[in-house]
Amino acid sequence: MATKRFMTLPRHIMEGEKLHPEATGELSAILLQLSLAAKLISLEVNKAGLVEILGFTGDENVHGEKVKKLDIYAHEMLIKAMDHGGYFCVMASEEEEDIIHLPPHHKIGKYVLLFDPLDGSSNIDANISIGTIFSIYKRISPGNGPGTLQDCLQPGFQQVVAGYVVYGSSTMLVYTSGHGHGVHGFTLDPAFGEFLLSHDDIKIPNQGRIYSLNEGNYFTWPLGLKNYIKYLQSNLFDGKPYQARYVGSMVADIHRTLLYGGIFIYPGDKRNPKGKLRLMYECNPMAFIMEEAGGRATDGKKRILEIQPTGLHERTPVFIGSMKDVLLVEKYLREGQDRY
Ligand code: AHM
Ligand code: MG
Repeated sequence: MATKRFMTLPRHIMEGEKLHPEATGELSAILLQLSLAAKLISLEVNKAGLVEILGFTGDENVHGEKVKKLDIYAHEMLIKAMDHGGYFCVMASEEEEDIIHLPPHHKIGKYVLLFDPLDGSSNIDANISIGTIFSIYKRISPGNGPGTLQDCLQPGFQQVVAGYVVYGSSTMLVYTSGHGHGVHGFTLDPAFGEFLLSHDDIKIPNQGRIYSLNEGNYFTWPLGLKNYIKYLQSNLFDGKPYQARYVGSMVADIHRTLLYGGIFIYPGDKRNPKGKLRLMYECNPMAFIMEEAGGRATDGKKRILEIQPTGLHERTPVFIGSMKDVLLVEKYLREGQDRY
């Protein structure tokens, strides 16, 4: 690629496309359209403290949780931005129980879009980073008609693109198309509204000093996990104690893990053996990104990307981050033999 200075997202995508003469340009168009939705959501998130949009709507989402207006805004914005390009045959959102069909008068395409419109939204009132997560697959159902639930329930290794947008001290879009193409991060310049390449070909360190999980749940953890955390707390990394960092907003915690190394964990526990985080909207896209960056993502026993999903909103425990750290927690979990 030519010089990275002033490398906007559109230019980066176009230059990447030139390397693949077989590319139809559809994925590039999808990414650009997603980045437009991200800019609009970012604007709204930045306004959150100023306008009356804050506060519960009183509705509950399919998981029985209170929904804030910004979640709905982000959900609707993504659908509006993505449903008319003729790229998708079906979509699904963490905020909607069933698959989302394209409006009848729109062209139907060969891709499938899954997204969590605004993850970590319980943090909005405290001005803490939140994010959008997206995941794209190719349709597997035959024909050119509307897509089906089966198109959405593909194992994560079938993803063709995955990414997230973090609305933090600045807004960043990070994505990968897998297969050695690398993980790339773009920072939104608010002055002229363009994403600029700021983190080219991100690689996660092989081992890190930071562990990230909700220690409030300690007494319900599996024994192996308790022992692993005890090991970290009583040992040094590079001569210094390990550090605990937990935002409680997955996109922010994963973003830090990707850049600095270490491990992010949302385990299954006594109360919730499958944990909290959703396979299709949260764990699969993050696992696709993490593996592409040289890291590892498992449910404690097997690769997240190899889990055959059975439901749109299913949850999975997740251990994700630097290769060595994830391998080590897996060893502790094996030794703990599913005991509590
Ligand atoms: P959400 O999809 O309802 O926003 O919940 C997901 C969030 C993640 O961003 C975060 O990692 C996790 O919930 C934190 O959960 P907890 O408060 O149990 O630690
Ligand atoms: Mg979420």
